[in-house]
Amino acid sequence: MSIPGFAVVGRPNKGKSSIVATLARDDAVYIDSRAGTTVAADAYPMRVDGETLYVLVDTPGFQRARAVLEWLQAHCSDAAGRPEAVRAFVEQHEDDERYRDECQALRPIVDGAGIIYVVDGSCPYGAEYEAEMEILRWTGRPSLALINPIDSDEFVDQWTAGLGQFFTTVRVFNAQRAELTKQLELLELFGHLDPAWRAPLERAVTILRQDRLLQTQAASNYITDLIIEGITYQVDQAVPEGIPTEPVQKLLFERYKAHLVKRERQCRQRVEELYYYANLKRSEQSLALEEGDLFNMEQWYLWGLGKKALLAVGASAGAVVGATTGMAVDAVSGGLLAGLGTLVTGGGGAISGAVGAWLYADRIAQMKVKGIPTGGHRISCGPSRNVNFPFVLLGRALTHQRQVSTRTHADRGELDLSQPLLDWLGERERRQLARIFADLRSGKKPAQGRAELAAMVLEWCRGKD
Ligand SMILES: Nc1nc2c(ncn2[C@@H]2O[C@H](COP(=O)(O)OP(=O)(O)OP(=O)(O)O)[C@@H](O)[C@H]2O)c(=O)[nH]1
Ligand SMILES: [Mg+2]
Repeated sequence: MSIPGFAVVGRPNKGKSSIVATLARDDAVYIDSRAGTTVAADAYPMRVDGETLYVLVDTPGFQRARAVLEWLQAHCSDAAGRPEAVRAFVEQHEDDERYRDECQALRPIVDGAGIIYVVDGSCPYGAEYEAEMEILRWTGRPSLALINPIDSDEFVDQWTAGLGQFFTTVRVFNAQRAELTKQLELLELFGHLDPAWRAPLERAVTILRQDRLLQTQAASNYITDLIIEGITYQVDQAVPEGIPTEPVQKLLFERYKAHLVKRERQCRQRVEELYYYANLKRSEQSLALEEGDLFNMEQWYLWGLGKKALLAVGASAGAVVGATTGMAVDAVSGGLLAGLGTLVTGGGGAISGAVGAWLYADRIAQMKVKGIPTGGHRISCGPSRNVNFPFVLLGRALTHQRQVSTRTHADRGELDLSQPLLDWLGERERRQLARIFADLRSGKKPAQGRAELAAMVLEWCRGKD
């Protein structure tokens, strides 16, 4: 079975490389705002599990199409000879500097690739594009045209009419934002254009759909594991008799914190890898900035668990604890809620910096100092009994997963993680989560708690898929 290949061609700076990056899921494809970035044809295979489903060929933009068309017209007398004429042109001009870009773009096509012709829907249609479209028609290869609305869709109608004269299939396709369904639709279209590719492209669509399910499943497992660890993680340390415990407590809290921060970063990396992002480097900076803030409650507020959400989370957790164990909300969570109340009303009540973090340390990660029979103490830090903490972790993880799973590999901007957390969560789900977290915290039915949490996280990770 031959592997379908598509050459992505058009004028410079129309988003050809962006389309290649999106369709090949490859964030290593070079994209730049300057025209003439791509100077040689480059093949990018779309692989899943080591199997190449199809190949995208990125090409330089056409610069001298009119001259090429004149040559072709002078060297071909009838329509049947046109594909051969194009081949002859490429073969005779491959070393000719003047036609380097045209030869680079046409070579994969004369060698059997299909054509994806790209134009920019924010620039007007013009007859000057017709020479290159005519050349592409001469190749006789299956083709479709994509209108990429780079800055706007102002001229999409014009383009649709103009392109329709040269291509049977014309679609609007936003290189940076095309959803998976839109990408799969292109593959299906190509399957209809060339009978030889129908089977491999149907197979590609099936595999890519399955792959998306697996990605979602794996991402939700990573996130579930992280939340459970956030709820149950503990570090401890024996301290010999006579040694002051306070420095060790501080040290343990640092260790506790560092571990969970690392686990959160690890979870994000794994999720990014799942969705084939190897170069989300620019986002790392923004991740690094907030990493230290995971334990700074003031930041939780800034990070989107707003006053209402924080209090509502606390209150429903309290209600659940009260209802399921028959206990009243204990003094610590009462104090915590009161503390958060003043914290989030801002200004005077806000606690910041190291002192604040330390003050709250023991409310985030329960500190215990116990005597041990051989003398000295065992100091433990964690597990967290802060009812908001798992909500913050979950909100952050889901925001990240959503951003990663819905972006394309052409989008080189930073991940925008500064969004309200869990603001879409309904009251029923909030209570359900609070109950699951309370059970996990108390060690009750851990397997059932995990399964319930995993099912909810999976549903959220799935989103619109
Ligand atoms: N906003 C937006 N920008 C886009 C889109 N597609 C491409 N761009 C931007 O347009 C510029 C050119 O994109 P490329 O993909 O490098 O274009 P190209 O056609 O490969 O350009 P050359 O290789 O120079 O011929 C880059 O700055 C892209 O980020 C899009 O769908 N939306
Ligand atoms: Mg390019």
